[in-house]
Amino acid sequence: MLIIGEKINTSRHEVAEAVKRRDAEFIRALARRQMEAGAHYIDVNCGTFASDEPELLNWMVREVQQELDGAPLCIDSSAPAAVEAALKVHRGQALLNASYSGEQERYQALDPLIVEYGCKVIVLCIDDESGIPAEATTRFVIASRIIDRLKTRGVKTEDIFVDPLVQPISVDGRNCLISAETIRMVRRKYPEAHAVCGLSNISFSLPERKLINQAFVVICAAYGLDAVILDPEDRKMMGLVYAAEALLDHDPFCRSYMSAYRRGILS
Ligand code: THG
Repeated sequence: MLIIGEKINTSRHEVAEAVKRRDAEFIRALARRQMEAGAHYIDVNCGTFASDEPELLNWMVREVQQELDGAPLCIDSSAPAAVEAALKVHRGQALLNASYSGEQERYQALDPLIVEYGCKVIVLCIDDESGIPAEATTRFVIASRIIDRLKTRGVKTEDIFVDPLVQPISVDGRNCLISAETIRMVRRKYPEAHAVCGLSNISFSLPERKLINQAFVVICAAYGLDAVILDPEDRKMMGLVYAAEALLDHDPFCRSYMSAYRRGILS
C-alpha cells in the first residue's frame, strides 16, 4: 500500500498558523516525521489561502523537497495556477492531486501541465453529465473514459490513480460499498492503474471517526485499494493497513509487514 502523508494541509489549524508566519522549520519537521512514520509521498495543500496559493505551494514544495532530499510530492490543489507554480520548482515525478476529472474545464486546464511535466495523476470519478454519480458502475464508466483519454495523451496507465470520491455513510449507508465496488471494477479492467482515497470523508458527522476510518481502509484494501491518504503518525492505522495487506495475500511472506514492524511504525 502506497502511503501518502496528509498532514501538511492548511485546513489543519497548526499548519495554517505555521504557513502564516512562513515557518519553514515547522513544515519541514512535519514532512520528515511523516516520512519516518512510513509515508512514501507527502501531500502538500494550502488551499485555504486562495489568492496566495500559488506562491505558498511553490514555497512548500521547495522547503519539503529540500528537507527530504528531493523525494517526490503529492501536489494537492484544485487551482491550476497553484499547480503550475508548484510543478515549476518540483524535482522528479510529482503525483498530481488536482481534482483532475472528466469535467472538460478541469482536464483542459490540467492536460498541458501533465504532459509538460510528466506527472502521475489522481483522477476523480466525476464528469459534466453525472456530477458525483450515485452508482459504482457510473463512477467506473467515468474513470474508464478518463483513463482512455489520458492514455491518448501519452500518460502511462501505471501513472494513473483513481479516487472513487468517498462520501459519508451518514448520508447514505451504501457509500462505503459504492467506493469499494468502484475500486474493484477499475482495478479489474486496468490492473496497472492504481486506486487511492482519503479516509476521513467516510466518517463525516459520526462519533469516534477513527473507528470508521480504520474499518473502511481494511474493506477498501480487500477491494484493491493500493494507495491511501492518511496520517502516517497514527501507528494503529498503519498497523491495520499492513496487517490487512498481509492477510489479503498482497504481501508475500509478510515481508512488508515484518519490515514495518522492525522499523517500529506499527502498533
Ligand atoms: N482524495 C484526494 N485528496 C484529498 C482527499 C481525498 N485531499 C484532502 C483530503 N481528502 C485528505 N487530506 C486530509 C488532511 C487533513 C485531514 C483530513 C484529510 C484532517 N485531519 C484532522 C486533523 O488533523 O485535525 C483529523 C485527523 C486525525 O484525526 O488525526 O482534517 O479524499 N484525492
